Amino acid sequence: MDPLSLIVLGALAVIIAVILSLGLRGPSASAKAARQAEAERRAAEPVSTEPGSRGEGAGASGAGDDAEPAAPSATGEHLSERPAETPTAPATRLGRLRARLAKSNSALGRGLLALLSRDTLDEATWEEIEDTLIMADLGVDTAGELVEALRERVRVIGTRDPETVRELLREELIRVVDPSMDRELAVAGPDGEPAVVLVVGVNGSGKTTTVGKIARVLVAEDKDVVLGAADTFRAAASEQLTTWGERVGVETIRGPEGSDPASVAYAAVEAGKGSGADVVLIDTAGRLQNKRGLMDELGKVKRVATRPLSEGHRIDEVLLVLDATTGQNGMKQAQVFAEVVDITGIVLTKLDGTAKGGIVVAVQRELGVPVKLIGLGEGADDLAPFTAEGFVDALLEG
Ligand SMILES: Nc1nc2c(ncn2[C@@H]2O[C@H](COP(=O)(O)OP(=O)(O)O)[C@@H](O)[C@H]2O)c(=O)[nH]1
Ligand SMILES: [Mg+2]
Repeated sequence: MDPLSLIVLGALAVIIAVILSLGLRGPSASAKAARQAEAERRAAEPVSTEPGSRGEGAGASGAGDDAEPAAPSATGEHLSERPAETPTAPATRLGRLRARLAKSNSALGRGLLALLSRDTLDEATWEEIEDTLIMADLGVDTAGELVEALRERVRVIGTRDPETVRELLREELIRVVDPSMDRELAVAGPDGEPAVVLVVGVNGSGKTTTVGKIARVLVAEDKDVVLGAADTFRAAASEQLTTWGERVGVETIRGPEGSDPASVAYAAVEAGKGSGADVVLIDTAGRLQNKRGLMDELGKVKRVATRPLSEGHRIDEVLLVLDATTGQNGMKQAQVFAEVVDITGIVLTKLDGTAKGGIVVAVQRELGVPVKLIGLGEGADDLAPFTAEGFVDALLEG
């Protein structure tokens, strides 16, 4: 058979296969797929994140600091008629994420292992190892400590066997990441009340995306979730959150653009309590115009949000979302937030976009708060619980 007839035959086979598969899926399946694709496209749409795009003083409803929250002006969107997506089972998700993490951080792991397998581990090589760790954003002190400890152990054991040295490096890395920290999300409220999780961080760090991803994880665990769109700064922000909610069939409480974030948070908690939800996730705006303004806004959200709940039930979890690619800059922002509000956990996003996994250690040490979750992509299931062992193994797998 000549090449031309082969090509024609091949093309025919492909066309037949496509027709067959369309026929098998039927119209409803393809409609659902189209809706899903559209939802995905909308959720992935980049949003403008420049701070201060609203004139100061706009949204005056937030002015009175401890004013009673306005009657819930928020509008819940009930979308139960719409088919919601089912999140990937956690096991599958973790496997995929581990592979991605290993890939993104391979530079660090490979670099360290290559240095450690050199014929001579002289002064210069140890310095290179230390530099590699510093370049991975581990922090100068931590890098120094780690190299000191590793050097001592290699000397005592007196072995240069690559497997042994690799295991020593693994143990020392796990030690600095600190496996003893409690990384459970506080998503169990007291009897009959939802747990309230407040998500804070600068614009563009990935707060809204993270709230959406956490909602999916919770829904997959059979929890009832309500979202609060307390980033009322731009209408697009609540749109974006609502889209995430729709995808997993979760209600989003929102207010008009420029309305008081605290009253939206209040309305979300009230709705969550009313419907017997397990968790209320509150997304916030991250304007860093000045520390005072941020403190006032987040402080008020914190105080007002829990008013529908029983006496003494405070916000259960305050998650600081930090973009791992911002390095030292991100660390400074983290410090400002930590001064303004009591952070109980860190979500490190965009670890897929950097080989500098050491930031995990640096930020934990700086704030004294555990990294609880890591973001590894823009996809809906690209969020993983953080464990010291899992993270270090991913670093060294590359
Ligand atoms: N690569 C990557 N992108 C992310 C991750 N998390 C969020 N993003 C993207 O970062 C951008 C800002 O996210 P968004 O949630 O709107 O940030 P917010 O302003 O803090 O609410 C969006 O384009 C997200 O898709 C992540 O873990 N990896
Ligand atoms: Mg946002």
